[in-house]
Amino acid sequence: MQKKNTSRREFISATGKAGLALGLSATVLPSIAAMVKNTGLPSTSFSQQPLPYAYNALEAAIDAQTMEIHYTKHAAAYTKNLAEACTAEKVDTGKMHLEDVLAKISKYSAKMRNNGGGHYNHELFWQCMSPSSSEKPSGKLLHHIESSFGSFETFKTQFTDAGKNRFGSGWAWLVVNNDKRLSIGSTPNQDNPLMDVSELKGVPLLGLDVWEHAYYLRYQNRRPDYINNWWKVVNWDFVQKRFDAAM
Ligand code: MN3
Repeated sequence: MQKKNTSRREFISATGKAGLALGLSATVLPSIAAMVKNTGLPSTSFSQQPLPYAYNALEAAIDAQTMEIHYTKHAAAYTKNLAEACTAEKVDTGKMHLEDVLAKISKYSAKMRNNGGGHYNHELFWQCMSPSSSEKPSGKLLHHIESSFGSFETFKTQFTDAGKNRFGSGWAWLVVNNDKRLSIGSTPNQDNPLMDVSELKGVPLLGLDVWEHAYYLRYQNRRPDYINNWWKVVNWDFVQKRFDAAM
């Protein structure tokens, strides 16, 4: 009898934990997907969009050859492989949003994760840069950055460190969290903060590619020099628009 009661108690305890786990996944995960939807930001197309400037437009930070190879070879390959994964895993790209696939990426293959992230991250990355950068945000975004990180210079240092210290390949991010706070972090490989598998979660406002293919021709091993120059081409108008939508 004692044993039976214990078993029942263990059973109730186990189901309680399962219920808690289900409850957590039911509230935390969809809220990220919902948050992305609630921003009203346009969904990222499954196809590669034209580069919004010439290959040599960002010479202040990135040379033309790197831009051309990065866009036409690396990024184009992610888009092509994403299309293959969508066909194989029955993702209807005419009906589903890429953001919804990323929010449930643990349900899909490694190919979907690597290439869905790769495609999304690069589409965002191109827009995060401009040949006519203001080099500094203004208005509400600047105010939020200053109140979140102390100063714009401290923010830049923390973001630069996130990129510098990402071991191997990956991305540095500025995101808006679920609680509408700004946060800096990084993700490995082609993961991003929309993914349910990511430690860093939120709506990405600004993303920096720190894979060697993004900088090696000009900078070789000097990733910090690449990042320091990259600040000269950040499109703060674009980041501001995402911030306004996400807040
Ligand atoms: Mn890249």
